[in-house]
Amino acid sequence: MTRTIYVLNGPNLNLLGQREPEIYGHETLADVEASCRRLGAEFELDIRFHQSNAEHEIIDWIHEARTAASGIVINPGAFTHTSVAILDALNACDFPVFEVHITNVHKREAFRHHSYVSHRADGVIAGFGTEGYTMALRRLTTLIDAPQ
Ligand code: CA2
Repeated sequence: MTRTIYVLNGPNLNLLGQREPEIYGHETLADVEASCRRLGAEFELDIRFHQSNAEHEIIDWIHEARTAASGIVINPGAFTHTSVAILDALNACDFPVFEVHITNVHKREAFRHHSYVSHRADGVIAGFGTEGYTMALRRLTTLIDAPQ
């Protein structure tokens, strides 16, 4: 089984650490990537880290992951609440999918309470800040290393 994991980030997450630190914290997306790569090195994971503001690019990476990866960690940003297309792409994946939100979306506006991606996700982490990404990677490692 491959140890390649796709870590996918949706719209506006490139602004992390630059705007609204009271909501999203001070870490940049580059910091998040560095944490994921650090953990990846520790657990011998091949991390493919991407961010896009375009829905189709995220869908294309999910399609790529179908044959290249053993899992996906995805923070779909606002597409969480709107995108049946991302849900459909994730439904075509046969490996674990973990949904991560930096904030606790359930404590926020009502329109953030529904997630299309949660219809497919094997686990959801929300409100643990950027640490949620490495938490999801640890869980994926456990699943990859579990006796088949
Ligand atoms: O809590 C999360 O991780 C979210 O996925 C973040 C999305 C939001 O639409 C979801 O409801 C919850 C927004 C990402 C935008 O990130 C920014 C970061 C800094 C400044 C502005 C936006």
